[in-house]
Amino acid sequence: MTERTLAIIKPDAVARGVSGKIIARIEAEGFAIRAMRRVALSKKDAEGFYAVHRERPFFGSLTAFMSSGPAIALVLEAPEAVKKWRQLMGATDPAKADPGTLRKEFAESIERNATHGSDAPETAAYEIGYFFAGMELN
Ligand code: 3AN
Repeated sequence: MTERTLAIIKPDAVARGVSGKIIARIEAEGFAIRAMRRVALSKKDAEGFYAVHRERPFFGSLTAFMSSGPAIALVLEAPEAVKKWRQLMGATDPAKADPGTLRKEFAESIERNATHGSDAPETAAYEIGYFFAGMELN
């Protein structure tokens, strides 16, 4: 069944000028890009997006990083898009990411790890709504 997920090309990858390479991989792997926008998150925006991680020790640093520069938010569509995109991203920690994954190739560290992906279809629905209005997804 076709599914949607939210992807973010994070500020580290945008700053290094590899967002085009990441988008090329997204297309080559067969995702349809249903929406895409450059976003400059404020600290508050990042805190809202990562609210589930509020109690984690890295929350302050993560939200500072995510608001440190422009990012690119995308809605990706494919059969089992959530799982498929997480597989393409690879493990959170690039040191543990499999060869051929985006984080293996582009991530600098566990925090500056190039991409984000929703972790479940319900999370995807919330996260897509955080960035995109229904009209942009037609
Ligand atoms: P994923 O992005 O693989 O779903 P999560 O949801 O556990 O991973 O973490 C959200 C984000 O928080 C990660 N993408 C990463 O930027 C950051 N993060 C996760 N674990 C750590 C950590 N131990 N130290 C610093 N940042 C972390």
